[in-house]
Amino acid sequence: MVGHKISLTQYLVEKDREAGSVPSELRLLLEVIARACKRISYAVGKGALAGVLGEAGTENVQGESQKKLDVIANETLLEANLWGGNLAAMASEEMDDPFPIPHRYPKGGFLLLFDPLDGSSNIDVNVSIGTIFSVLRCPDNASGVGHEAFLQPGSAQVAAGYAVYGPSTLLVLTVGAGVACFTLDRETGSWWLTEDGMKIPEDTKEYAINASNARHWETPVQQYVSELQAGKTGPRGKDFNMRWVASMVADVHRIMTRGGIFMYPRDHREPDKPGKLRLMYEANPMSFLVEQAGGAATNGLGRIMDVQPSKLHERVAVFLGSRNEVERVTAMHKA
Ligand code: AHM
Ligand code: MG
Repeated sequence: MVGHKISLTQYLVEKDREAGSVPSELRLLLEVIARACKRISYAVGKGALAGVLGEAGTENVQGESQKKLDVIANETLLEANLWGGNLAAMASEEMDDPFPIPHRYPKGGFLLLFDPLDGSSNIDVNVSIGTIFSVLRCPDNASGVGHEAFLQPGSAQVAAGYAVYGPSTLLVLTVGAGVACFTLDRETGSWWLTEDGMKIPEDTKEYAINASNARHWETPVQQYVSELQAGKTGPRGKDFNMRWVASMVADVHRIMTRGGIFMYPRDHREPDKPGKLRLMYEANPMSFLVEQAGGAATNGLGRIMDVQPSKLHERVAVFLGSRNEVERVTAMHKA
C-alpha cells in the first residue's frame, strides 16, 4: 500500500455515501464482527502457547466433534455482539438454536449468522482457517426471534464476509456494492483496505474438490471432473491444476484472488444430505461475495442465493467461482 491508507471504518462510511448501503447500525455491527475476528486471529496465532489447540471434548448439532478453537471462536463472536444494540439474534453452525439478544440489552434490526471457525480439520496442523459470516434483516413481523426469522434466501443478505487466519489475517467483505479486502496490522490492531473491487476471472485452469469422494459423486460431477483431468488431450483441450486446502475460506480466497472453481457436490452416501456444506453459514455468504466479484455460485441446479431455506442447519451442494466453469458444470447437471 502506498499513499493514503483507508481504514475499515472509512471504507464503510464512504460506501454509505456512494451507495447508501451501510447505515450506521450496520457499520457498527461490521466493526464489532471485525473486532471479534481480530481476537480470534490472536488466539489462532498463539496456538499451543495459549493452549487453544486440540479437542474440546464436545459435539455440535451436526454430530461433529468440536475443537477447542471452534468453541472459543463461537464464544468470542457471541460475546462481542451481545450488547451493541444492532442485532435481534445470532445463529451459529456450532449451536442448535438461534441465540436471541438477552432482554437486558437493546435489540437491533439485524440477524447475524456465522461459521465461527471454518476448516476445523486444519487447526492442529497450522494451515489457514477462518470465520464466515452473513447479515440479514430481522423481519418486522417476526414473532420472537426463533428459527423462522432466519429462513431467508441468500439474496436477502445485506452483508457477508470472511476472515482468513493465514500468513496474514484478512477480512473480505461485501455490503452489496463490490468486494473489498482488508489486512490486519497485527502490531496496531487496525484493519486497512488492501484491495478494492475484487474480481474473479471468468475463465480458469484451476479446480478444487475433495477427490477422495470421487466414487460417490453423481454422474455430471464425475463427467465434468474427468474432462478437467483429461487436460490437453481431452474435450477441454487444456491442462487444469487441482488445489484443495480443505478450509473453504482458504479455497474461496484463492478463487477470489486468481480465479478457479470450488466444488462440494452432493453424493450418493447420504441421499438425504444435499452436500456437506451449510447453506446459511457457508454457501450463502460465500455465494454473495463470489457474485459481487463477478463469479457465479450454484447448487448444480440453480443459483444458491435463490434457495429458500427450510431449516437453519440445512446443507447444500456448492459449485462456485469463475463464471464460465460454474455455468458449464451446472449445464451438465441439467443435460
Ligand atoms: P467445518 O466448518 O466443520 O470446518 O467444515 C467445513 C469444511 C470446509 O471448510 C471445507 O471446504 C470442507 O469442510 C472440507 O471437507 P473435507 O474434509 O471433505 O476435505
Ligand atoms: Mg465451515
